[in-house]
Amino acid sequence: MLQFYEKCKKAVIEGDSDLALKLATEAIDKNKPVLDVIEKGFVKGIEEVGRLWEDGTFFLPELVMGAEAIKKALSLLNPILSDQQTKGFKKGKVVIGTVEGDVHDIGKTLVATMLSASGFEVYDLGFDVGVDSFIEGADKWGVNCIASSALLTTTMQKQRGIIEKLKERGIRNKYTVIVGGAPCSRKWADEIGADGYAKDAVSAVTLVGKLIGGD
Ligand code: B12
Repeated sequence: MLQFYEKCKKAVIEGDSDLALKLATEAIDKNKPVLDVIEKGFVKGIEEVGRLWEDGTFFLPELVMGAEAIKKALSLLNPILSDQQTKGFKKGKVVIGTVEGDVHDIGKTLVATMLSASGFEVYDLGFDVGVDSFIEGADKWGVNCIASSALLTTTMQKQRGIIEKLKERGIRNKYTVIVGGAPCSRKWADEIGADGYAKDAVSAVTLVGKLIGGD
């Protein structure tokens, strides 16, 4: 199995979308554990791409190709992931999105998938979502939780913006607000007055379960 994860990782590092898609298909056909294939294979690949980009080995085209490869694989694997999980009664409603000015949506989509697979009703606003849109969505769908993702140190300020706007409107207590994304931390969540932070999709499910799901 380790060798298979390595192949998935390599396909993303090499930006080979066709191979990524082929491996995702093979994982489904051979009934491999989808969450592990994603996290121990494809996600490890995009993390390595990020590292190689940071140290100057890769340039933007390689970063984009790596992202395209993992997105291709996830377009097949995410729906399967939802089906593999047990679906019970709806535990609560969550609106999620990547903040304004930020197009990174791979991790956010994974969190959204895992939450809905775990029984939450999830409204995914996509990426580059303005503060007002989060709040309008929360209001429209009557959610319990507002979840935002930010991958850039610049855009993470918008997570603070969501909380400030809720306070300004006098509705901060109406919603549980959680944050995530690579530059975020428990400390960041505390600093901006969020109710929670989780480092990955699996712990996001545990967190939301604790905060709104009655777990
Ligand atoms: C893929 C990628 C891209 C792709 C994004 C494609 C897409 N559709 O998402 C593309 C090529 C478009 C891109 C563009 C850019 N990128 Co980029 N990118 C990355 C990379 C390599 C991987 C991100 C990723 O998908 N990781 C995999 C997922 C699964 O992990 P994740 O996103 O962290 O999500 C997990 C957790 O964080 C958590 N989580 C995520 N969201 C949430 C939300 C909640 C509520 C919770 C609870 C948890 C949670 O759960 C997720 C699943 O486990 C990172 C490097 C890195 N290591 O993060 C750089 C990185 C984020 N990018 C970076 C930069 C600088 C850029 C650009 C500015 C580059 C440029 N010069 O144009 C642009 C910005 C464009 C913009 N305006 O947004 C920097 C940011 C530096 C910084 N300090 O701000 C990074 C860190 C690279 C680096 N090492 O320097 N990028």
